[in-house]
This record gives sequence, C-alpha cells and structure tokens, in this order.
Amino acid sequence: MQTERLRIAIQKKGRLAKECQELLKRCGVKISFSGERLVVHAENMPIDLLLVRDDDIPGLIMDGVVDLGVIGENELEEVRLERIAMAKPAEYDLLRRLDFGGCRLSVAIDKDNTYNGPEDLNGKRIATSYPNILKDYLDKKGVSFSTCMLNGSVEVAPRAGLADAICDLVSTGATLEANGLKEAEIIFRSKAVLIQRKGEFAQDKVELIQRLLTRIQGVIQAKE
Ligand code: PRT
Ligand code: ZN
Repeated sequence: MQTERLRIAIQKKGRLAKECQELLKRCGVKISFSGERLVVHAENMPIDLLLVRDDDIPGLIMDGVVDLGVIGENELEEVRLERIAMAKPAEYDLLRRLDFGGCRLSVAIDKDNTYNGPEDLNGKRIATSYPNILKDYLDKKGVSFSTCMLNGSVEVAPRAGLADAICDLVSTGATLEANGLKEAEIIFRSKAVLIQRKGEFAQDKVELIQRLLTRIQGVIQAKE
C-alpha cells in the first residue's frame, strides 16, 4: 500500500527513542509526541512517524510497510540473518550511519576464567538474545556451541547455571562487571542507522528523503 506521506518507523521508547526524536526535530520536522499513539503526523511536512518496538523496525522495512526506519545495526543484522534463514525478504538500503546508539555485541565469560580465543568457546552453552549473529560469527571461526535464548537478564545466566558464557550488548561494561563477567570477544560493533525499504518511490518522496538526508548531515556535522 503506497501512501503519499513518507512513513518513518522509530522506536517508541528505549535507548534510541529520545535521540531519534531529537534528530528529527533538529531537521525541522515538527512533531508533538504525546500519549500512546502508534502514528504521529508531522505538522509541517508530509511525514508520518510510526512509534514501535525496535524489534519490529527491520521487518517493517524489509516487508516494505514503511519507507524509512531508524534502528540499531545489532537488531537489524539479527533480523536480517533470521529472515534469510526463514526465506523471507531481508533487503534494505543503508542511507546513513547515525551518531548515537553506539555499542558492541560481545561474548563475556566469568571474570576469573582465562580466554585464549574463540576456540575456548567450543562445546559451551552461550546465553544470548542474538543467536543468529552469534552463530554467523562462531561458524566462521569453526566453533561449535549451543545457545540459551534469553530476551532479558542475559547477564545473570552464568551465575544462575543456565549457561557457560553470554553474548550481549555492552557499552560501558558496568553491567558485565556488576555480574562478575568480563568481555572476551567482540563479535559486532553497532550504531543506530537510517535505512530505507527497497522498491519504487514517487518523485516527491525521493526529494523529501534527499532533503532529510542533507539536513541530517548538517545536524551531525554541527555536533562534531
Ligand atoms: O522496547 P524495545 O524492544 O523497543 O527496546 P529494547 O529494550 O529491545 O531496546 P533498548 O531500548 O534497550 O535498546 C535499543 C538499542 O540501543 C539496542 O538495540 C542497541 O542498538 C542500542 N544500545 C546501545 C544498547 C546499549 N547501548 C546498551 N548498553 N542496548 C542495550 N544496552 C544494554 C545491554 O543489553 C546491557 O544490559 O545495557 C546493558 C549494558 O550496558 P553497560 O553500559 O553496562 O555496558
Ligand atoms: Zn527490542
């Protein structure tokens, strides 16, 4: 279903939400965020914002339901690999890497254990919310392992006896430290990115996207 207004999916609440809204505002998109609405119309441009869980954004783009999306590369890559495995559409265009949401996906182990390299993970059980990125990485290293899928509290899995190691997002490292873990192997570096669906766009949408990109460029440069 094609709409005349440009549809942009952003995280409703969470670590990317505030900076996404801030970026759009600085780009001159007038929006009033209030209440529990799923769709918010910009007042001064033909733009509709879809406020959703970040997990849903890659699929909305890959299914062509929305035009643009802002998402962490970690989530984007996880969904992409999952959809490839399920033979679902998994394509998108990367428009721009943004200057927020920086983190890394790392394997972490008990702080008292030694680590000599990925081969140490052979035969281990690793708790993660990112089974596809982890498998992709460790397959390439020739490491076989099993996963324990957890969508929260991943960092307590070793202590709870659920896993030998974890693979989770790290930014400052404080969470790992607080749980007696240490970073052993960085498997993926991530930032928020602006992505676009595949397929045709009406000329006015093409121009609007170009205008947004120019403004984003200006906003990011002004901060540097
Ligand atoms: O509700 P919704 O599904 O939309 O949100 P969510 O809970 O799935 O995601 P959210 O809001 O927590 O994170 C959104 C995105 O922010 C992630 O997908 C990453 O791209 C990015 N990001 C950046 C992070 C972090 N930094 C981060 N530190 N996401 C999560 N963390 C968590 C991490 O999982 C761990 O629990 O913070 C903890 C580690 O932080 P440090 O500083 O202690 O190392
Ligand atoms: Zn999420």
